[in-house]
Amino acid sequence: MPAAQATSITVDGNLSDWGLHTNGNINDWTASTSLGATLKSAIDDVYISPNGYLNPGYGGQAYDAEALYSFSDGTNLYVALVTGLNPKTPTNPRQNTYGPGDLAIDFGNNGSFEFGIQTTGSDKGNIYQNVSWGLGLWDVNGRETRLSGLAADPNLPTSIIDGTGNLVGAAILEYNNNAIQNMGIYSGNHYVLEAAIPLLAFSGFSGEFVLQWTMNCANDAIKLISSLPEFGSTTHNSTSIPEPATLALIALGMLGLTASQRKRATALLT
Ligand SMILES: [Ca+2]
Ligand SMILES: [Ca+2]
Ligand SMILES: [Ca+2]
Repeated sequence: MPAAQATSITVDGNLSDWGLHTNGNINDWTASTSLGATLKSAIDDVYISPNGYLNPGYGGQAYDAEALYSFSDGTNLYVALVTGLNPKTPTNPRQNTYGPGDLAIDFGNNGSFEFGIQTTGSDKGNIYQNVSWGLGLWDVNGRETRLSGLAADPNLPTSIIDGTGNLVGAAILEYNNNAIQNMGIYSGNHYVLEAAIPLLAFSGFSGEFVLQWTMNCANDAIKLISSLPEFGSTTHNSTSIPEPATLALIALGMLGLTASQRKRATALLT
């Protein structure tokens, strides 16, 4: 199992390093504030009865997106997701089964999801820009498209359509197929996705963003809103105006930094 040590987080599919627990207590869902001011949480563990209504769809615990967390240490965006969906769940609409979608990121919170991170398959962890997204079974009014005849809701991107987008980086990502029990006050199998996404992949993008995840039917989606500073801006604070020669040296230094960080990210994956 690949694992990465970074800050206080180990990407291993175990969320104890996020301060999350499996004590059968509602506080199990509260992440540790020691992760810092960039920590964001979306906690949606409200589904109880089997085969009940989620939002927008139906489907029970398997199609329940329970909680989503993120924080950044200035190098990576760390993500934790808890869902009822086993990552091995196949997508086969004829048998009414739908597998997991990918992580979707919308910079600007304007409905265009510029980045996608593969959560399953042979390219798990790959970060793609300008992908085309699959969509779920539901229209913008929350009705099934096969009944309404309307288009699927573009605000519920599911999986990256194979072969679309440009590869811009690689996250370290674990989506563990061993169910955990006893997280929160409602029973049921829970599965954990944990990721470290290098901020270099988002070069040129900063500010507010939406992080969202759903499954291929989009029966239940979960999202949080966060923001990122312009990458590298915090390391070049200066009160004086640099001379042109100094600017050139800084530019060269940044190129070197970029190259070495790419190498390190690659090394961590091997
Ligand atoms: Ca962990
Ligand atoms: Ca649940
Ligand atoms: Ca956008």
